[in-house]
This record gives sequence, structure tokens and C-alpha cells, in this order.
Amino acid sequence: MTNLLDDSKTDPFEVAELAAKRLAELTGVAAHDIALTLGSGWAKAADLIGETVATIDATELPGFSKPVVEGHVATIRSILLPSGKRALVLGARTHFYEGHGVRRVVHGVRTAAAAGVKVMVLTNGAGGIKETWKPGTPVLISDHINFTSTSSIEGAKFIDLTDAYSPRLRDLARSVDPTLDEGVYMQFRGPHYETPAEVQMAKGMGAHLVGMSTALETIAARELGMEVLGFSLMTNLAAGIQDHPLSHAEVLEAGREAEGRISALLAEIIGRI
Ligand code: 8IG
Repeated sequence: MTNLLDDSKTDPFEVAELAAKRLAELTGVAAHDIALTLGSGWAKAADLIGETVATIDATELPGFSKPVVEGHVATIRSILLPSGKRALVLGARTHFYEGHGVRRVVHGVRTAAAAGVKVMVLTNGAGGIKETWKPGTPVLISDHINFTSTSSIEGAKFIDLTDAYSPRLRDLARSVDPTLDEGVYMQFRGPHYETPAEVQMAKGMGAHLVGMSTALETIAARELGMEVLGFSLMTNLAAGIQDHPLSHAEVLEAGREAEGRISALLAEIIGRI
């Protein structure tokens, strides 16, 4: 399928501007303040943060395309928060492992920025390296290691990534739940999980979480000056840390079990931003 972003001559920021303009027309909301990408286990937060005023099919916006998984509809929801702020929930993220290139991976983030968003909330499901974490534990992302061998930046733009994950927002999250732990998230390409040897390498490099998203999205958000709040749901201990093989079914089950709890936590945090 053709996509505007696949043409190297098109400017991805122009496509994001077009998408934001169409978003405003379709939702009737001129600008948004906060955007959320809800990964495995976090989806229920969308129903808890406020009143959904519009739901659109992402494929109606320039640059977005049909999700690869049959039966999946990528929706974008505009939500009015009790504070009067406007939130955008970006459904069905494009993963780097899908092979459509980095532009498609970060198009939602760029569209959010073009729609006026200043705070980008990125959530995911991840494998945990800290043995003390139990599946179902939400972890604040304190920093990342981008292990994808690529960048979401095009051209010679030198983006500072010190405090990429906003210390202000991390403090705010901990004011809601002081027991929240933090960790360094390492993005692998996937879609296979790591070998136990790779997990030991990640541990040695300083990672506490391993996953297949988020780092490239954070880089794109920082290029655009957005504040980032990152959360992982630790659904499984990483390969070789747990005593049995990883299974997608087990990951989904841990997500389902934790969903109500962590979505309520995230909604409370969003309410204070
Ligand atoms: I959920 O153990 C989930 N996503 N790379 N490794 C990687 N991604 C993941 C994992 C994991 N668990």
C-alpha cells in the first residue's frame, strides 16, 4: 500500500501538519494539549481520563495506514479532561519491526505535536530485567538505550537527550504513587524476543527493561520540544531471567490482569498534568 511518507522527497513534518489540520476538522477540536500512545495493558486508561468527544479512524488522516493485524482498526480519540484540557489517544502504534521505516513509526508523535500537544505520554509492555519485579508491575521510564541502530531524526539535527523523560512528570507520577519504581528502557528491533545472552548484555549496559517501541518515539518528541512521560508495564521477566520460555499468551494474560489497576493509576496521573 502506498503511503505519503514512503516518498523520500516528501517532508514528514508537512504530512504531520496536514494530518493535524484534518484531525481538527474531523474532531471539531482546534488543538490538543496531551497525547497518549497506549501499549499492551494500558488501553483502558482512555476510558478513564475523561469524556470522548470524537473517535476517528486513523486512516482518514494523511500518512497513517491500515494496521497489519487483520481486524485491527487504528482509532484516534479526542478526549475532554475534567480540567478542560484536551487529550488525544493514538490507537495502534506502528512498530519499527513492521519494516515501514522510522517515519511511519513516529508519525503519530509528529501529528500530535502539529496538533498543539506539549506532553507526550508513551506506554508499552516490556520484559523486566530486575528480578524483584513481578509481572504486572508498572515502571516509570527514567532513560532509554536506543538499540535499533537508527534514529527518528532526519538530517544533521543534534538533539539533546539529557532528561529525555521529563523529571517534572516523573516526580508528578510519584506524587500519585510513591511506590513507583523507575528503570532504563532498551529498545530492540524485534519482533523476536531476546536470547538470554542478549538480556545479559542489556543488563550489563544498564538496562532494566527490554522492549520494541518507545525510544524512537521519544527522540521524535524531543526533537519537537515535547515533554515525555514514559511507562512500561512489565509483563514478563526477560528471557533467561525467568525460568521458562516467553509466550505471547502469557504476556497478554499479565496485561489483562494488570490493566484495570495501571490504567487507573495512569488516569490519575493524567488528571494532574
Ligand atoms: I510485552 O521480553 C514484551 N515486549 N524486546 N522483550 C522485548 N519486548 C517485549 C518483551 C521482552 N516483553
